[in-house]
Amino acid sequence: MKLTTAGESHGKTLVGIIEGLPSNLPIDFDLINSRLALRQSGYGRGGRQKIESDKIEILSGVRNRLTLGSPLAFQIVNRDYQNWQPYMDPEGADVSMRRLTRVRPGHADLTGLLKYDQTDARNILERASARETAVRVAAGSIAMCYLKELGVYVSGYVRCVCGIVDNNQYSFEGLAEAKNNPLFMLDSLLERQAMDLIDSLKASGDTAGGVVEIRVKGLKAGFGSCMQYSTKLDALLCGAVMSVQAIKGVEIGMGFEVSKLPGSRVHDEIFLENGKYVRGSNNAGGIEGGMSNGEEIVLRAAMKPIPTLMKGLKTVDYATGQPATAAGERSDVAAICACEIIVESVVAMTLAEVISSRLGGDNLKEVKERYSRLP
Ligand code: EPS
Repeated sequence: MKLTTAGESHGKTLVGIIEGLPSNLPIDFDLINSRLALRQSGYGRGGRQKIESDKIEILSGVRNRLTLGSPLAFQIVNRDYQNWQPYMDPEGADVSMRRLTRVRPGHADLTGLLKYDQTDARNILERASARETAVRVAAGSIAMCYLKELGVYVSGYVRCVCGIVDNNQYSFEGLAEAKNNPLFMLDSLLERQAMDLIDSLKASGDTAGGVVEIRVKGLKAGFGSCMQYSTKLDALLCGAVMSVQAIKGVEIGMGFEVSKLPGSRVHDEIFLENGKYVRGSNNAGGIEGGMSNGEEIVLRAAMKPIPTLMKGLKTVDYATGQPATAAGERSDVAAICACEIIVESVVAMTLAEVISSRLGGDNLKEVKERYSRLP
């Protein structure tokens, strides 16, 4: 299974193509569209989300809500293109307008200008923009339809906003509640503090990042591999999550904490209960030796603050070489809820890829039979 994405932030449309889905997989349009709406939600989002109203339009690969086994192509139309067509139209655009040369620290602007031999960072940022993640959420939601058929579920919540950290432990079932809350946090007191902080950052033209925790329930043992570095499940998950715009750190299970404790307090002891191997704890986050071990997968990702700051950081104007204040027209103050939905989606897509590479299967019946035969 493989996803390819295309599309610019203010271009006509965003496009995704998924290859390798089995036939006869039910596609839950309500699930996909409700997750696209969740990606647009959350406290601290900016003006762009008032313009967009993301909906999936499937162009091929599905008939009467069931996959055909052919490439599944879809689009999510950019409503803002109506305002941007004069500057973005592939057949003729006024490129003297909407130029960006006061490159933003932390964005792709400067390095992209140099690498792609451009003089206008518009030609870089349009693709580097996190707008692309709408496609990944749609694809990840399709992957969730596949995982659901096998009894595998992905969920998560926001654990930290700009240093306000929730250190509580939650059951997998308890995580669903997060999506009803303004910042997808589960502790209402901490969430209130985080909202106040976002308000004050907004007032001062600043931005916030955070941490999301994603959990996977129901995945059987043995997905991924200890035989080749490139097929290790943790490597695949971390690589995929790192590919999400603004992610600067990923950890699995106890993560960086493992470096602070002796082995006796890190490794999960093994017991045989009613013929089934279980662990006394889950510090490994459900992955040992690059393979799922049957416990819940626990992954956390750290998002940096949005690099478009209304107050503008010091930079250099690429057009003149002179010191300048970085560009900033409109932006999100915090997009941590979007990040949570995106990382969930990317995890789901990666798991669907890993499962299909192990099990193969041209149709859903084959996939389910093969999965059910695993211990
Ligand atoms: C983004 C800048 C903003 C965000 C955008 C990501 O867009 P604009 O420049 O149009 O105001 O809103 O995110 C989305 C459009 C989205 O749908 O998530 C950036 O520079 O990365």
